[in-house]
Order: sequence, then C-alpha cells, then structure tokens
Amino acid sequence: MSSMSLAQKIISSHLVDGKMEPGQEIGLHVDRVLMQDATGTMACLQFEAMGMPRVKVEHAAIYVDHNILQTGFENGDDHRFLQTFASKYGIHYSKPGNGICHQVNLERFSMPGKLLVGSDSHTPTAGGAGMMAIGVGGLDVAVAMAGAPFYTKMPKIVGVKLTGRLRPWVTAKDVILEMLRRLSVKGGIGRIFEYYGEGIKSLGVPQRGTICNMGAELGATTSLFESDEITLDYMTRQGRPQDYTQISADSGCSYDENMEINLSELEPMIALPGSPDAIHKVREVQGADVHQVLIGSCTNSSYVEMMTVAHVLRGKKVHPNVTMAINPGSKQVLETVARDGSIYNIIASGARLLESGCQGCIGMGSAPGTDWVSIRSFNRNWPGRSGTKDDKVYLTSPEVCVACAVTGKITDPRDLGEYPNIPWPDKFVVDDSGIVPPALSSEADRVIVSRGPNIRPLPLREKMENNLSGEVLIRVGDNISTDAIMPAGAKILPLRSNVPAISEYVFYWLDPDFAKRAKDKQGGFIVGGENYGQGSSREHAALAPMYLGVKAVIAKSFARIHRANLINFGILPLEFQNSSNFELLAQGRSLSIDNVVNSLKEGASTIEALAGDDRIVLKVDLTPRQRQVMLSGGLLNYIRSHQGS
Ligand code: MIC
Ligand code: SF4
Repeated sequence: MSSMSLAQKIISSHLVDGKMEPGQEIGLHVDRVLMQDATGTMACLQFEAMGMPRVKVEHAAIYVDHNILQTGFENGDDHRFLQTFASKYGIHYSKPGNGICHQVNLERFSMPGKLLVGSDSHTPTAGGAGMMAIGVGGLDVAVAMAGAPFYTKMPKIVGVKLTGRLRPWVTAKDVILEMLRRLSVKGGIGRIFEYYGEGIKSLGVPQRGTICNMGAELGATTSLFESDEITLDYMTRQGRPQDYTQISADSGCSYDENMEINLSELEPMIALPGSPDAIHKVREVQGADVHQVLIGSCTNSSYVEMMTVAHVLRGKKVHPNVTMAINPGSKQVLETVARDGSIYNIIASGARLLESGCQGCIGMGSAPGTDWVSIRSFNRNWPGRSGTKDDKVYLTSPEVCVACAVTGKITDPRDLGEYPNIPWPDKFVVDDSGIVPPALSSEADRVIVSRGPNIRPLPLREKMENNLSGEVLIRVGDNISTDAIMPAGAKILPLRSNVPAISEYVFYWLDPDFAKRAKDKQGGFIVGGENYGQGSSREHAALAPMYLGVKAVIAKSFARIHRANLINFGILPLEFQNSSNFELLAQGRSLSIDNVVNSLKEGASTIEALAGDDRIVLKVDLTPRQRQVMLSGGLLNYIRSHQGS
C-alpha cells in the first residue's frame, strides 16, 4: 500500500492476523486497555478465569464512574473488589470522584498512534488525541489483558474533510450531530471515520474527542484525528509532552468513502427525544418550556465547556422553573475550574453541582419528572435511559443547555449575545492521586482480592447443541438499543456483578414479564429488526439472556459490539436472508434449527429454521474463528480449551 490513511497506518502497525481488506477479519495487537466499573467486574472475573498472574498489556486502567450512587452495599463491594483486583493484577484504579473514564483517559493516558480497547462504547473519545480506541465487550478486554489479539472485521475508512471554521456558539457537538443527521444511528456500522482538513485546526483535543465520542452513536467502529501541534499543546498542558508522537495520513491517500462538512455553515443543533439521530436545528424547536438541564457526560464536560457555562451563568440565575445540574468530566476539570474561580458563578446561579461521573447520563440520579422536557449535553436519549419511562430527553451542546437553563425555554444560544472565547489554562491541575497504581509484581501475591456478596461467579454456557428449539420469546423492531435489552439506572446498574439478579430485568421497560417467560419456557429465541443491539458495549445484554436460556437472536441486522458480545457468550447471531420473513416469527411461534454443529463446522453460510410449515433461511455470517467460539459455547470456553496448545 503506497499512501495510507491514518487509520490504515495504525491498523497495519498493530496487525498480527488477517488482511486489511474491508470485511475481512483482522487480529490486532492491543497496547492499552480501559475498563469501567459497570462492565469491569465481569471483565476482571473473566480475566481471572484465564489464570494469568498479571495483565500483559503495556497499560491497563479501571475507572469507577458509573456505579457511584452507593444506595446499598453493592457498589461499595464492587469498588473494593476492583481496587484489590487491580492492585494484584497490574491495573491502575481510578477512584470514584476522579472522573469519567473517557475524560480521564484523554487527559492522563491517551497516546497518539497506540491501540486502546475499552469495555465501554465511548472509548473512541481518545481518537481526539490520535489514538485508535475501540469500544468492545468486557470479555474482549479480558482476552486482550491476557495478551491475545483483538479480532474484528476490517472496517471501511471514511475520510471526513472539515473545511471552514465554527461560528460563535456553534460547537464540536454540532459537527457530530450533523453527522448523525446525515447518516443516522446505522450509518457508521463497519466504518472508521477519519477527520481531516483545515477545519480540524480550530478544534482542540477535547472538542475532537466530542466528535469521536459520539461516533459511537453512528455505530462506527471508531473515529479519529491526526496528532498535530494542537495535540502536543494539549499534552504539554497536561504535563506529559513526552507521550506525544506525530502521526497523520499520507498526503494524497484515498479513502473507501468520502464526506465533507463546512464548519462555517453549521448552526446549533439538537436531537429530539427518542434517538440521537432525530436531529433538528435549535431554531426549529425553540420556545418550548424546559424543566431540567443537565451538563456533563463523557461527550461534553471538559474544562473549556465548563468555563463557557460558568461564564454564561455569571451574574445570572437558573430560571425558576428549571432544575439544572452540572457534572464535570473529571476531578481535573473541576479542580481547574475551581482554581480559576469560575466555580463561584455556577454555584451562585443556583445550578446543582454534582461530582464527576456518569450520573444522570445512565439514569444514576437526576431522573426527570413526568412530562419534563430535559435538555442534556449527553450522547444518548433512548426511551427510559434517564430512569423515567416516558422521558423527553433532548441532546445538544453545553452552550444550548445553558441558554435553556437561564431562559426556561429551548433557546438558540446565539440569542445570548457575545460568545465567551475561553482561553486554555497554561497548565491543567495535574494531580494523579485519584489514580491508584497497582502493587509491584513482586508484592502482588500478598494482595487479597476482596469479594463481597454482590460479586457472584461467572455463568458459562455449555457447548453448542446440535438442535436449537423453543419459542420466539419476544419480537422487537428496528434500532433496539442495549438500554432496551438490559436497562441500566439506579436500581439495575448495581447488579452488574450478579448475573442471576440482573437477568430478572432483561427487556424490563419493553416487556416486564420477559425474564419469567424465558425461564418458564426454558429459553428460546429473540427476534429483532435492523441494527439490533445498538449503543453500549454492555455484555450483560448478551450474558443475561444467555443465562435465561436464549439460544439465538434472529435479526435483520446487528450492531457491531452487541453482535460480538452474543458470539462471546455463545448465542448464535443469525440474520434473515429475506427480511420479510421477520413477519413470520411473531412472539410465541415455535421454532427449530437442526444440524447446527455440523453447519458451523462445515462453514455453511446459511441455516434453515423450521416454524410449522414455514422454512426460513437464515444467514450465518461468522468467521472460522467465530465458528469455533460458537461450537465451544463462547469465547471463554474457547480460550480455555486452547490454553497451553
Ligand atoms: C452507556 O453509556 O450506555 C454505558 C453505560 O457507558 C455503556 C457501558 C455499560 O453499560 O456499562 C457503554 O456505553 O458501553
Ligand atoms: Fe458514562 Fe454516559 Fe459516557 Fe456512558 S455515555 S461512559 S454512561 S458519561
């Protein structure tokens, strides 16, 4: 390959298996891993089951950022488990309050040109610093920590040329909302978005991070920017210029697909309730009453954003009918804003200042009241995610959020007057005391891993059966998110380390009887539409159905991470050859799939399901390696059977 894109360069320098042809399976050497508490306990238990004494990657970190409400013993137990586990096995542990994994990773550990896998779908945020960062299931992280390659299909590389310059009050969030407007939540599947062009020069690293972060909502494998003088400047202010390397695409390289956005033409945008791709201009929906405003999340909670909000709030009060809460992305952001004095404006305005962490983004507090219009600087608004069933959550930039907070109505921030151009601080407050390094390997033996009663053993599946039969337990439509399959929120999220308990909540919002029915019927099938399992990396959306006896998911198409998680846990992902057959498989229909083992062994690309007199052809789109994983009953069984061979 003569001239390469940035993505191709990073992939080729990490390639240990396969060819860099779109659609082919590739194995990549992983440099670094990231975990968070809600997916990390399982990833740790899975790593432990592989029997390794220490992690084999150059850097691993686990962040406590999701489960920080601590309404019972569960979260505290998990935190202590993670801290002791991390210490023993060679992982850095970021304490609760230290910040959201993606923000802290960007600040303290991002490195251009390196490959990071993280057990959270927004891991690509680090693409803002030139890192190839991919969101995966916890088991894939565990396998990477054991030193094995990460496997995925080689994505298409999309070059997104940015021209022009953002106008005042228009932000990086509007760039990614424009991408969602054009491409929808399915538009990024099987793709990496590489941003380039003169327009990137007006975007700082956290702003680039915002764009990469919400590439997850496009369904993309990852997104990235080159590293340049702006990256070096950011890393220098972080006190770690030594971690910088310059890496960019070769000039004249070609992309599989091309797009162009003129930043000068963008306006403030907003996603309407229900889906991150329901995009409108703020001007089109302005004037509606607002009841709640939340600013934060891994998408939009960096220093400049907090300072801009603080500046707008100076001398103003939050509207009487609005409750406004702010959660800075990290302790560093909070500390730097506090050092610079602007925290006063936030407190004086009547906004509620929350600790750094995911908070309301995943329904851990701040659930809106009935019929409230909630305006958030977050990245996801699938129904019920906020913790309130019929919620009305809008997604937009912090600038739009703060404009709504002071006026009490959906407001285009350009109506606020002059834009505050916030300068970077000479240096961010650098204090890594919230990140506990692991014990030295010579002392690791002495560390005892603490396991409270919330830490339950890992359920495993038996080997693949030759016949899969049962009922369609549920049939769902297009774009069903993992939040719909395995909800989070303050009640359910603390059960992540306890699969028997959390499995009671599968499809809780859509069909509260699902778990009972699945158990009564001794398992069965799930039928889905397009892009089934979009959104998070949470493997509980596969693990819990597996525990309930789900044998296969038959869908029109799948989202990348969820599909990989199904395979990792031994649930067959099958696609309709003829999508109109979806209509034949209503809930309650009995179904039988024969000769599964032989079909997998022989590499069959289709398999037949029999439903009464109907014969339905289903696609088996699995690589040879994935077929072996399926036959073993999941990735952990597969790895164990190959250990030592
Ligand atoms: C999310 O934003 O949905 C989460 C919570 O961060 C998830 C991870 C999880 O469910 O633990 C994600 O994005 O992968
Ligand atoms: Fe946390 Fe929300 Fe980011 Fe997920 S999207 S990591 S819940 S802040």
